[in-house]
Amino acid sequence: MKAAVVNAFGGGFAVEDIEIDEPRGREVLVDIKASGLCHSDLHFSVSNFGMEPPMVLGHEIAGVVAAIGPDVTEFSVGDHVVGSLVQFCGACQACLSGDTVRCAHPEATLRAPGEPPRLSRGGEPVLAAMGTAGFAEQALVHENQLVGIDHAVPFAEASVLGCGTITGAGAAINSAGVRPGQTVAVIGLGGVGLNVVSGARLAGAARVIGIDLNDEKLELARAFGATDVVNGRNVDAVAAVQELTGGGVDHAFEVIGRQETAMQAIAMLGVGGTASLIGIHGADSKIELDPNDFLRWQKKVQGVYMGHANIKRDIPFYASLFLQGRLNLTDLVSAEIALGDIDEAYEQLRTGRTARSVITRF
Ligand code: PAD
Ligand code: ZN
Repeated sequence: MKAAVVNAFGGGFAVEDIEIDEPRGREVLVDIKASGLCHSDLHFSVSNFGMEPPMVLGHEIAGVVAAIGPDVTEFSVGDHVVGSLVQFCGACQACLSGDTVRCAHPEATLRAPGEPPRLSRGGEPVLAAMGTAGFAEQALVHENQLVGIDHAVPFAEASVLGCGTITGAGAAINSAGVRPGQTVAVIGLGGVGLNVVSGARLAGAARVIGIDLNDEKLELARAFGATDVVNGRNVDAVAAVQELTGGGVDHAFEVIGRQETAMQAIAMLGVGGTASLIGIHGADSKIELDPNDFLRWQKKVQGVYMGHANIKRDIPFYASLFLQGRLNLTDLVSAEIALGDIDEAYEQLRTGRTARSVITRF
């Protein structure tokens, strides 16, 4: 099958013919119909985050079940599914409490050492990164990482549910627990940040302030429910948010992964406000905290992993909101591209112009 392989950090994505094994145990063979280009895969392709080449990245997938392993109970051939990088065993204390993003044994979803690899090239293993390896014609995915989806949801929109939506909307709804009437600022309006805007609106926020450097993104944010927008290129974002809210927001979300914007998120909080950090930072990034700022002004800061999602609960929930016309997924899909266009699409993402490019031609 064709797959976009990362052969070296920073070397881009090369479309090659590689081999995929038969499904074993609880694995499902998925014909990929749509695969979103999250910014995280760009990070993972240029630096070592614990995954090493040769590897197939891609973790925002939607497709059709082509075959199932002998122990699969949840899916049948022909089902439409969405996949996620959240790996959980389903049996540890965290999983039993519903906190599947805190699973103690995520490796339970992968093949054991000594078993043949899921992906290979000329007899040598190729890493099926995150257990999804979605930049390919097919993927072998543990059934815990898959969720059945209504056939009415188009594949491109469905794919974004697997990361951008559960992370962004989940950050507002699950991690931050935004309440009706609260004020929210979102710094970075890409595929994930726009979903934070959606989540804040769904949670009933009175004001949702979108901040980006790109005017097109600010316009787009309004289509997701932003009530105010600020271009951080032209004005001091912290001062603008303080002025708009008369002192600062209840919740600020950083959705880029930069020291400067993470510190802005903390600085723009009002008394008792919470900063939620979502963007992935480079290894040398550090943020400075003033302890007195936290004492006197009772600020809080938290990291957000995958929107504290429970994918089996949250993905069907967001899909149903989309089908009811209450969640905008359509405007997230900036372009439908071919498997060979990944490098070019990531170059556009770096410039901040696109929300999500989604591979729909393999
Ligand atoms: P994206 O590239 O689509 O969006 C980033 C946005 O930030 C773009 O619209 C840029 O224009 C904007 N931007 C850049 N610099 C600034 C600045 N200084 N001020 C204001 N805006 C700016 O990325 P994405 O939405 O796919 O992902 C965002 C981050 O979230 C990225 O670091 C990704 O790796 C991370 C992520 N984290 C999790 C998690 O679980 N924590 C999950 C998924 C993605
Ligand atoms: Zn992602």
